[in-house]
Amino acid sequence: MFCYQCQETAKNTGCDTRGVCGKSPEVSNLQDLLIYLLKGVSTYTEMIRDMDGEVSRDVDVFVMKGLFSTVTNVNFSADDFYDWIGEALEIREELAGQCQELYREKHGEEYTGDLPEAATWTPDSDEDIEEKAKEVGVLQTENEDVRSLRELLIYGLKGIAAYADHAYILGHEQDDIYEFMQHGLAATLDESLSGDELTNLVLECGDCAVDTMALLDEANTSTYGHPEPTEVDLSTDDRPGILVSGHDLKDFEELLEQSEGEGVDIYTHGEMLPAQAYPAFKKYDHFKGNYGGSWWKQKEEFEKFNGPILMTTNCIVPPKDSYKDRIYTTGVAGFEGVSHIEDRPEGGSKDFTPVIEAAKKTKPPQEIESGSVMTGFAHNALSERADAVVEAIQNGDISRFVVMSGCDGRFKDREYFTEVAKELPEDAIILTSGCAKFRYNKLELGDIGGIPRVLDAGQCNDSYSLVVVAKKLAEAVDADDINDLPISYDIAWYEQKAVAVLLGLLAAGVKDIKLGPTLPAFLSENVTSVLVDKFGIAPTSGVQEDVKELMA
Ligand code: FS2
Ligand code: SF4
Repeated sequence: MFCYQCQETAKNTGCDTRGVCGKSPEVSNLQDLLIYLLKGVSTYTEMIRDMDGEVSRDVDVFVMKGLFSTVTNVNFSADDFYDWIGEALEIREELAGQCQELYREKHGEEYTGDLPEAATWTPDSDEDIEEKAKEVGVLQTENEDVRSLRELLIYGLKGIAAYADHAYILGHEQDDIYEFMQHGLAATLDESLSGDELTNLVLECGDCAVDTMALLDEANTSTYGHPEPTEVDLSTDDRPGILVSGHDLKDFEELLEQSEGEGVDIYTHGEMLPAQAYPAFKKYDHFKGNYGGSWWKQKEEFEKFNGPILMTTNCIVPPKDSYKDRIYTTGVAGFEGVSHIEDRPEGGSKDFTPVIEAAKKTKPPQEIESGSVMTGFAHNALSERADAVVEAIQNGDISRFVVMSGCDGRFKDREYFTEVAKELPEDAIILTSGCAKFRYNKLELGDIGGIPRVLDAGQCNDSYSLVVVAKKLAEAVDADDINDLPISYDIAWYEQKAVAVLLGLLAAGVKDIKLGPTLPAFLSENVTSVLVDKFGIAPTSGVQEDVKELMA
């Protein structure tokens, strides 16, 4: 195995014996093979579209879910990957047939041109799959810079796929997003592409990331209403509870509906905290507060929660035996030996009965905190306060906004983000989204004229809100360039959704982003230089000097 797609990769170089995340070599290789076959699938969908043929929506969705399943901490199940590899081979075969048919119609003969191996390799047995899976990983691309650009593109696509999947589940889709995912995948097989062409694709990926986050924002807000500033209770009640983690709001809604009147309470965890701010969920009396912090603390927190935990997406940490039987995965999330809630039938709902029935037999959660946190400051809520914000900027009460969105992680060097939050002067406001916020959202940082100093826009995808806010602010203060605004960026990354968000910020024209706690291992020296020269990206460094620069 070789994997270097996340920030916690071994020695900031690459995991080559077992993932720091817990991913086994077998699963890592199978994920590589699935991505390889998705590239083959995409080769055909590109050819079909070039010949004005139609690609079925099922193929679009399969490619999207396949990409999503390989994001860090989503799925650890070899069985699931064998199933998806089988499906990818079948889909690829059908597409190859469709391609030939179209070609014959157009040219009156069979297509006999070159095809990449990813479009033709076919296994005879599981052993063939196992062997091939060892060969087709990241290191197959020998040139370090080409590899870096290809992987940067693929990780951006993985992030896009995750967000597009949430939107799709809510009935919101966009053809050009599906097409770009496949275009990008196929492009990574194209040996003729120059470095500049690959770099342009990476930047296009950023545009696509912004479009996808906008689509998801539309899906979420048109279905559940605009998030409202909400004070979220951190204490627990005396009834059994179900803890919901991950990002999928549809799962959350269906679980709330099905558990009403069943004598159990629902709590949010990690990236599900922002669900607390949606008007549609507030009508449920059994919807309680938030339990615990970000994903990496789950071993202790899940133990103490006592009730079932529903993982709707990442980030799963390999569970301890003491609570493994209380974990349920759903959607593309999976872990061997853990119960899985099956997909909803067409037009129907998922059936969360097993989770609800299991909850009834458990003890209430052990309280681990008290007090509250605020969330729900997405673009609509901030627009409603735009006059007050602009006034506070103009009269000098607010000197700067510091965007500290992104991910949290388990390593100690992430205390940097807590320290920066503490060190920022009292006239600075932190704009956040994603699970990065758990590093500072429980600090007593006060407010500026009633505007809290930590404004949480929501999940990592709600970073989109911050782009909207920056654009609206530019209009309000008549700034020509987004970089002329009193906004600085200090971004924490961990997995590939953060890569998509980062590329989205670059596409939106944001310059001088600080990125930490380390720069991605998959950026080669030359690719890093391009990002530094073109966009002024810099790694986070000392707290004091960074705060100085952020405030400059
Ligand atoms: Fe946090 Fe994990 Fe949101 Fe990431 S819960 S690092 O997947 O997507 O952010
Ligand atoms: Fe290592 Fe991260 Fe890959 Fe897991 S996802 S194997 S921790 S690089």
